[in-house]
Amino acid sequence: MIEAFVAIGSNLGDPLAQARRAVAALATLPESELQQASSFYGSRPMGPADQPDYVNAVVRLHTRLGPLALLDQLQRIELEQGRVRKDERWGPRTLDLDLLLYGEEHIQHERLTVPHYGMKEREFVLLPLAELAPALVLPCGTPLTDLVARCPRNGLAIIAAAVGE
Ligand code: ROI
Repeated sequence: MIEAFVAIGSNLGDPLAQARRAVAALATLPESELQQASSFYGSRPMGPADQPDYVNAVVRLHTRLGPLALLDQLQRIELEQGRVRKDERWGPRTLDLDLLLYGEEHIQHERLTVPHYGMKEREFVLLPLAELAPALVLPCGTPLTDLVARCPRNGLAIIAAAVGE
């Protein structure tokens, strides 16, 4: 089994409910086991400010799916939860599921870049990830704690306990 981390983000259509549904859907992925989910965090939008605040969380999975098969599953869940892909870059969304880490792998594929390109600067990814894996070292060799220490919190706050707690 490969250990993978997936980020959840939503800012439309009752974002906390969307995020909870996403955790429930991730718990049913084929050939995979949901290990742990972070608390749910409220976060200010990165990108255009004229959109609602986001709810973010991170989950830890063990999976036998390859990275592209896992991506297919994440995109299926996004669509099932009403995701409509718009041309606007960094616009609001009902559900975004990003594959952050897939074991120690570096992946450069037209559909997928792992580690996720923005994760090192995003407080709404780093803090929930650190909740699950405080001792994590990224595949590039950087300890997660270093990234967390230098990342502005930007108003990030826990708004609900993790699923199962
Ligand atoms: N901003 C926040 N706070 N959380 C997100 O999940 C998020 N996702 C995005 C963009 C539009 C970059 N901004 C975000 O895709």
